Amino acid sequence: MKKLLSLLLFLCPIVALRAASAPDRTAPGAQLWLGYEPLAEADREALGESCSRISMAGSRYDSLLVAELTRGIEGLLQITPTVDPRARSGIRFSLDGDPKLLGEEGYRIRGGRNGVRIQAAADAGLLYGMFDLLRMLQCGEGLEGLDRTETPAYDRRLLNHWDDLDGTIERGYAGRSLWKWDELPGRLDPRYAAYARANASIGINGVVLNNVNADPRILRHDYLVKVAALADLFRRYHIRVYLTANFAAPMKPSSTPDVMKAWGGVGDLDTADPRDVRVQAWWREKAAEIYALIPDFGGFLVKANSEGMPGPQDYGCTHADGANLLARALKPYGGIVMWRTFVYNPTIDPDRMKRSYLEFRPLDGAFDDNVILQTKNGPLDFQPSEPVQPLFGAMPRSQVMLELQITQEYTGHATSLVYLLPMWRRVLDFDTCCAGPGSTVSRLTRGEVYPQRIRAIAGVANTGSDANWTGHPFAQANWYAFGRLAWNPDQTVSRITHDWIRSTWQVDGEDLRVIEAMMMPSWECFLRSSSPYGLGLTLDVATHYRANFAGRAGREWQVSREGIGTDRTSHGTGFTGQYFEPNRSCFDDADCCPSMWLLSFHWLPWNHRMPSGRSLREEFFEGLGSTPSLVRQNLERWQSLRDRIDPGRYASVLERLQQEYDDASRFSAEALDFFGAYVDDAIALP
Ligand code: GCW
Repeated sequence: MKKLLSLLLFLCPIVALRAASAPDRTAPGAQLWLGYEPLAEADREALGESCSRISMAGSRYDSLLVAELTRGIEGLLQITPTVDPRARSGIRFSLDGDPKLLGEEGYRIRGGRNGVRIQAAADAGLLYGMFDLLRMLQCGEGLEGLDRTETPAYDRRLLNHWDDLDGTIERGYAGRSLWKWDELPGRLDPRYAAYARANASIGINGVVLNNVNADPRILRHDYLVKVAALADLFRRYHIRVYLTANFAAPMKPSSTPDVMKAWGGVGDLDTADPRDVRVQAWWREKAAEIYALIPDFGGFLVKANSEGMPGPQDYGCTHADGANLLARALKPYGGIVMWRTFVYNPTIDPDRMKRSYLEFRPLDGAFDDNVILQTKNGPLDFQPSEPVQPLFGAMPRSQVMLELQITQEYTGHATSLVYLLPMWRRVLDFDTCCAGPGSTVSRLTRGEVYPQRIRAIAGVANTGSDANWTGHPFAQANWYAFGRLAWNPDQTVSRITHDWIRSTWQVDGEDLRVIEAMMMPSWECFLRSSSPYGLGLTLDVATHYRANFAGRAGREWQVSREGIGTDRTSHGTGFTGQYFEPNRSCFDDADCCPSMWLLSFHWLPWNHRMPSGRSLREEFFEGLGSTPSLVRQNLERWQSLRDRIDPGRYASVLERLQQEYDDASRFSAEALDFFGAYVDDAIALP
């Protein structure tokens, strides 16, 4: 009787968890990659016995593990597993793994005739092992003979939300913010748990809740109480909360800089000068207040002296002075500061691509050990394609992390099917050569080239209040891929892609190939017209393209009857000089420079001979005109799946592909017309 009672008590939170996620289940796409549709009968039979019992290890995630496994096994195998602490077969969790090998989050998973064993050295490893097991079941991977050890490459795998306190999302294309500030802390929307669960399933362990263009009010006590409610919930899924901090937050509203007048500061000072002891005390007190409410608070993300945001330079101080001010306040509690390097002060250099490097490199070694420099993949912004930011590798005595953009600001919002993993793969694999060959961005940011205590990676989220979370059903793949890549940047693109397709669409074989064929070339197809040879053309797909081209021409690149591009070589702006050899010489040479970035580094005559033997002009115009037909191919591929995809998601993708086709046609027509005015049909190859 006593045992029965304790089992009931133990199961109570599980019931609550299951109920909390329930409202989302029916909307098309709401289940993301966690739909758990029944497997084929033969697989169900083969796996049934191994998954019929669960024995727990007594971790803080026990209730969550049982709830998720029960949900998964009920869906996939159509049986309800029993929880039996003494089970010698079935799915067994244990906490006796080697801590040196597995760390806090790693796990070993072994499968045999008696079932599966998931072993970890700390609680979180069990959580990740469990989701890995469910993924394997969903993807039809056999469990026999399985023996795999997994540890994450990055300790902090973060989503950055550009969510404002009024519920809007900067560069969000999937509805409103998930955070309902007016309801918190009293009411916890069921989607919070569903969101946390989805993140946990792909290994994301931190979220920055608010926009880098930071409203200081998030640091006010009433908001911190709301943040704490979210942190309490997310903690159940091993997710920590972080916030963005506005540098001028300590100031009183009447003293804040003009740019912040709409918000005001939240303190009572007339300065935010990092040298001022009152400012230092304000941040210390704020940190104490935050940690009293959220003991595992992750830290601050800061955008300073960038796009009008206040920062230490307003007081004649450096980025390092500013970052260290906040870092010292957080230090006693183990918090970190992610200080963004996205700055482009025009007084630094006429070439925007050079500015961030010129500002930050001289500060190498000046940052405290709990500061990490959060750096976008490219030196300009999140263009559809741009050279890798040369700061990677150039700051050996500082910690640097990569910021990717999952939300499709420049890659077609929620209308275009653009799968970003192939781009991210290239960025991570880019060899900076800073310490000889093999000094890739991936190895650098994991601290394998220069020592780095904090190992982190961030992606700007594409989630919102839309029932399917991301607007475009295929945009879910970018969220998924980011998480999987953050866990292990060495995983192959096809592995991650296949897993997503199988677990999201429940298809295999030829159908899987069709979806893969839609996704894999989508980024490069998009580039052919929107960023030919690294010449960024998209500003905002919803605006007038022609006006956009005209606005960029002469500012970001040159176009004339003679040629096109920007000379950033050592004879031009000198940007190539920011790279290590042999990249520097290669980018300087139009014949060596990767064609994807050719016009980012070079101005070339229209009759420049390309490796194909054809002229730049021929290839450029062919590319501009090619996207509509590629989108049409995707439309036809999708239509071929009509009977195998549920009607809700089928219709939603179809509608977006049709819209994408219309957009691409308009874009192509306007681009051909705009650039066509500059060229003469009679241009001949040299
Ligand atoms: O890409 C640009 C965006 C801004 C964004 C900024 C940044 C949040 O257009 O909307 O601001 O980058 O990354 O700070």
